[in-house]
Amino acid sequence: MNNNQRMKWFTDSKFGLFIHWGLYALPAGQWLGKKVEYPAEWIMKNAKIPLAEYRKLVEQFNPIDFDAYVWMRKAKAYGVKYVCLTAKHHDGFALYDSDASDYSVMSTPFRRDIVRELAEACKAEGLIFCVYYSQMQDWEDANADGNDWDFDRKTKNFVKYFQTKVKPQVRELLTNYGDIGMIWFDTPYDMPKTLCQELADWVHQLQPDCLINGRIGYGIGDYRTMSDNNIPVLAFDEPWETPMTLNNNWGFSKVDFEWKSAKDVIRMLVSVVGKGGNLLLNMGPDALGNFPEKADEVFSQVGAWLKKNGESIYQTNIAPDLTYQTRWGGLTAGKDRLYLHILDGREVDDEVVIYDLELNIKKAYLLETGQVLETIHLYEPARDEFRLRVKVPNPLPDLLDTVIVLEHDGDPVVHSLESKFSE
Ligand code: JFZ
Repeated sequence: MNNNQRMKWFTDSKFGLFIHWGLYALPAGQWLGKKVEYPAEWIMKNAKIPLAEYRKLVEQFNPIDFDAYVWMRKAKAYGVKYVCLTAKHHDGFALYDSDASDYSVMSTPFRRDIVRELAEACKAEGLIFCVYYSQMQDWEDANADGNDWDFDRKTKNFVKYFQTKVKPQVRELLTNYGDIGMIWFDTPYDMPKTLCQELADWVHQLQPDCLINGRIGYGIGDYRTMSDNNIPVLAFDEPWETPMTLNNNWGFSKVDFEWKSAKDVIRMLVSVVGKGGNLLLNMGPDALGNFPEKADEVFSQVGAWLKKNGESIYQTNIAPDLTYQTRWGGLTAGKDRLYLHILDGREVDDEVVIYDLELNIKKAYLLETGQVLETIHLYEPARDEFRLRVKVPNPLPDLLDTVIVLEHDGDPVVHSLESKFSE
């Protein structure tokens, strides 16, 4: 398989589900009755909880409501194409049966291999299964990075941790659960390049088609991982992904109610795919194994919208940069098609106006219903300005995001601003 073929599922996907789940779902953002600085999955480090105390959560972890098939049926309905589960986050606790460490779900009353169940259900739903693995930080391991309240940094032997825990555990993940779409590494900090390369080689040797995200470090990964919650301003013509939270935490938090709305998510999805990237949006299930109600509601609304308007997201490439910001929403682009996403109806009245775009339109219509729309081209010679007006129904049929398709011939030509006054 050449590299484009390896990458294809990823660049076609556009939308993925991140799942942060682990022991931290039990304290859920609070320790000894007090709110701890977010994010909730960092509670052990942020509250400097002694390992001996945090470890007691192992005896409490019993998510009796967990049903991998329920989760993955939901994921399918959300419209995501891949799912990435925290197989081991920074706290060091593995959600799977590991010979390399008994700090895992198998030591809890639950005693079920969550990675196995999710891998199976994920594939049954036709989704790509991926795992997150914290390679550098492991707050349970004296030799790993991160825990300087239980362990003395000076006696740390990182290579020992790397050889005896990271590599064996990565081998387990890439051997025992069938095809893994990608392995998502994180917080490489100052990990030496030679070890990062050794880890990448290890992954390639175990599963050559498994992708590696950018946070393995040093540009060794298969694509760029953007900063959390950040969408680049300009298009980026290489595979990339923005990981994003739905509230202010990755792990489940009982004290975080600042959810993004479905419109917020669609706006970001449009912005991300218009710039050539993927959105990896997070879900933090609770300690019983349920998706928080509000998160489920928002994801479901996005999924229902995608069901009707998916063509404007999945089958797309980088969209042209217009001259002006689109106050009404955003633009995505398919083959010989532009999609206008009307996210803010207040800015359109009964027509959308696009300035300084020359487009040979064959047909304009509403994506959802096929209703044909009238278009008017104007050119004002004295101002050298093109205006393309597309008549839209008022009220708009979908207040979340009404999508208009402009089928066209040839490439769109954007007339960017030039100085006409400087001579
Ligand atoms: C990391 C983790 O520490 C966090 O718990 C979560 O798993 C998230 C997806 O990734 O946090 C980061 C890593 C990198 C940046 C910010 C937070 N960054 O580059 O801005």
